[in-house]
Amino acid sequence: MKKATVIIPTYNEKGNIEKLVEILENDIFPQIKNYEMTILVVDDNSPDGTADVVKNLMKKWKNIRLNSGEKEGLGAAYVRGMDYAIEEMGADVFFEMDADLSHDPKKIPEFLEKIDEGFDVVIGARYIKGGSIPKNWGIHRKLFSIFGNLIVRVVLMRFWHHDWTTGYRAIRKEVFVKLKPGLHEFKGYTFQVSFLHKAIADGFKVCEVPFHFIDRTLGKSKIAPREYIFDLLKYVFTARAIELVHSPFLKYAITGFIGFLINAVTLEIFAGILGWHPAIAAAASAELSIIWNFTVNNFWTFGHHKITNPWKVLVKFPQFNLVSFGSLLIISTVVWLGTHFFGNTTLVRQASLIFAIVFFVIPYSYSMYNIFIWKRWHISFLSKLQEKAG
Ligand SMILES: Nc1nc2c(ncn2[C@@H]2O[C@H](COP(=O)(O)OP(=O)(O)OP(=O)(O)O)[C@@H](O)[C@H]2O)c(=O)[nH]1
Ligand SMILES: [Mg+2]
Repeated sequence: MKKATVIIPTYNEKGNIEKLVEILENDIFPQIKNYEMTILVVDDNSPDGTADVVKNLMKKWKNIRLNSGEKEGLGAAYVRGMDYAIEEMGADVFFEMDADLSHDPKKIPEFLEKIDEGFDVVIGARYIKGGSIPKNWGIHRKLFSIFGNLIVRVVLMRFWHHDWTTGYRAIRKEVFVKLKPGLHEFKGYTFQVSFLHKAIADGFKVCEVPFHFIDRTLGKSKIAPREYIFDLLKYVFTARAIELVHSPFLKYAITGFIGFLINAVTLEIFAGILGWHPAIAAAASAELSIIWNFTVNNFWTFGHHKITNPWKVLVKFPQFNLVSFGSLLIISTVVWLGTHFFGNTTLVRQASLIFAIVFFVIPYSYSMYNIFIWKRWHISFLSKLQEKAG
C-alpha cells in the first residue's frame, strides 16, 4: 500500500498540536483505505515544549514521528521534514499542513483523490469558488494576503493558479526530489511560492482544491510581514527576470532592435546617398528590416518552431508582413496623436515613437508571432483559454 505523511511544522504550537492529531487519527485517517497514513511533526525546539506534547502523543499512536532541529524558518523546516518523510518513513506522498487548525483536515481525502487522478501537486486554495479567507481577519491581513497573491500571479504571469501562498498542499515525493537542489535558498515563507513556481515550470501537474481557511484561535502567528513581503518581491522579480532572459523574449527584443537600426541606416543610404525618392527609400528600408526580422526570428528567436518548408515560408512571409504593417499603423497613429495634442516637436515625435513601441508594438507583435506566426502559444496558452471557456 502507498504511504502518505502529513507533515506539520510547529513552532510554539503546544495548544494546537494535540487537537489536530486527535482529529487526524480519530476522524480522518479511518476514512482513508488506499494509503497508509502517518504524521510527521517538524519542530524547531519550540521553547513552549511542543515536542513533549508530541512525544506523549507518540505513545498513544505508533504512526507519529517527531523531527527536531534548529529554527531556520518555515521553508527550511519543510525541506528537512520532506527529506525525513521520504528517507525515514518511506512516504510516496506528503501533505503540508499548519498546526493551528487553519487547514480543514476533512479535505485530506479529496487531496488524495486528486493525487490518484494523476496530479503531482494539489494546492488547497482559498481564492477559488468554495474557498475563503476568514471574515474576522483585519483589513491589513486581508489586503496582505489578497495583494500578495495578486502580485505573484501578475509578476510571474501565471494566472491559472489562484493561491500561491497557501500552506495546505499534497505533493508527490518525485516533485520534491526533483526540485530539492534549488530549494535551499528559500528558508522562510517564500518557500511556498518558489516551490509551486518551480513545480509548474518543471511541467508537474498541479491542481487546486478549495477550502475555507479558519483563523487560529490559540497561539501566535509566526509570520513577520515586513520580511515576508521583501523576500516575496525579491523572489518574484528575480525569478521573472531569469525567465525573461531564458525565454525567446530577449532574443526577440535584440532582433527587433537590430532590425530598427537596419531600417534607419538603409533609409539614409537609399535616400541620402543614392538619392532615391523618400517614399521608395522608406518602403525599401522597412522591407529590408522586415526580411531581417523574419529570418532571424525564424532561425534564432523561435528556432524550436522554425518554418523551413519553402511553401510554408511563402505563406508565412506575407503574414509576417501583414503583422509588421499593423506595427506601422500603430506607430503612425500614436505619433500622429502625440504631435496633434502635444505639438510637432522632436521631443514629442521621439517620445511618441518610444511610447508606441514599448506599450503597443512590443506586446502586439510578440503575441502575434507567438500565436499566429510561429504558434508557440498555441498548445499551452490557447488550449488553456478554451478549457476555461468551456
Ligand atoms: N518548524 C517550524 N515551524 C514554523 C516556523 N514558522 C512557522 N511555523 C509553523 O508553520 C505553520 C504556519 O505558521 P503560522 O504562524 O500559522 O502562519 P499563518 O498561518 O500564515 O499565520 P496565522 O494565520 O496568523 O496563523 C504553523 O504550524 C507554525 O507553527 C518555523 O520557523 N519552524
Ligand atoms: Mg496559521
